[in-house]
Amino acid sequence: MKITDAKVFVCSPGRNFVTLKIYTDEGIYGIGDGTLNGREKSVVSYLEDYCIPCLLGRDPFQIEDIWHYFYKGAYWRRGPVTMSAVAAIDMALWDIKGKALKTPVYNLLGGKSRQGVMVYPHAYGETIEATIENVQKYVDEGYVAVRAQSGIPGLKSTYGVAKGKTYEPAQRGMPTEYEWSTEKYLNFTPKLFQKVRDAIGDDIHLLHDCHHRLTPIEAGRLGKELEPYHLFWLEDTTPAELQESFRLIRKHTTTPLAVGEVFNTVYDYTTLITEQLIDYIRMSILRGGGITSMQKVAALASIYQVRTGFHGASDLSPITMAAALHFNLAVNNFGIQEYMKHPAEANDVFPHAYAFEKGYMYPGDEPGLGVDFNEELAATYPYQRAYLPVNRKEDGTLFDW
Ligand code: CS2
Ligand code: MG
Repeated sequence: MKITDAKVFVCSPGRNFVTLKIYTDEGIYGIGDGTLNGREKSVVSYLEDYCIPCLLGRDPFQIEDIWHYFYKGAYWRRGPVTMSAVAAIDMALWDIKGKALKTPVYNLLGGKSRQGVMVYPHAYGETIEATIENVQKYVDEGYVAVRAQSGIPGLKSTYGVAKGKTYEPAQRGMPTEYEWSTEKYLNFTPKLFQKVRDAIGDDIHLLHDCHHRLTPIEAGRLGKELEPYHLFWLEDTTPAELQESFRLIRKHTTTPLAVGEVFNTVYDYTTLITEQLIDYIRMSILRGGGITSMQKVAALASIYQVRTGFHGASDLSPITMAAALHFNLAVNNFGIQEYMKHPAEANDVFPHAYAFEKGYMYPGDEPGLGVDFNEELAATYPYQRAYLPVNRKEDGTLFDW
């Protein structure tokens, strides 16, 4: 089989997505997700101007060799643009292989290790009461794990709490500027989880995202104060470019830690995993260079009892969602999968086999990834540049969003 062509599609059904389609001489095609929220066009150029010319004529079954060709062969390594482009190629090649062998991708990854993939949604509210109501709504829908984020008294807005019905951080126009107070957040959050636990009891897994906003000692303080509410995890407590900062957090709390949705290679994790400074890997198949590289990251993690907890926000397309479900169904050290539903128009552009039932998801048994891309419909949703917000402290200091 030979790769005869490849095209990149940028569309905006509810939000911007970058989709790669690889065509072969046997009529089988594969699709991959290359979406990088707020920097989509950089990945488009990386694919169109540099990767696609080198893909033509190759055997799409040589997934491992092609992965290294685009990782080592570029000379310049790592980074979210590069690794999102490599991921798009990799996902499309696994899709082709599954279709050609007439089997779902999970079968190429070792087969089913479980019947379903436990997922968690985003519950939020402007107040503790509204947040509890939203958590309860998801529990009533059958979720067994729920993330909870709340408005903070004294702050006009905060991460993870939408003003409208859906939560979409990337906005058209110039970046929105938000205001932040760590002090107000730290004083408030333990109260939130005390009341959420009182309301829903001990059996539901609760998760929370700090979104990179604490120093290590602040993270240690929050983790310790949340211990009575036994969270499933505390996510992105501190910017983790400095992996060793987690040594300090670990000293102060037993609250499980998840990190890395902004990471893009295993090298971002080597200290964190080998010193067991974290419990879950947030790096997604889209950010981390595809299924081929995430197999190696998950294998390293399994030696140190670290589990997967892939990022699954709505700015990762249904293609990444499908790839994550195939991967999570097969990998032994699975933890949990984030599942932020996509807008209805996105589900129309990306018809898929995966489905939700009683807190778990299943990728379906269609050959390949079990997701498709409706080019004609996608063309009716043209791309419009959108930026993620920026964040400033109350004194105006530029801070982590
Ligand atoms: C968040 C994301 O889902 C999460 O855990 O951190 O919503 C993140 O803010 C967006 O994916 C950024 O594009
Ligand atoms: Mg997050």
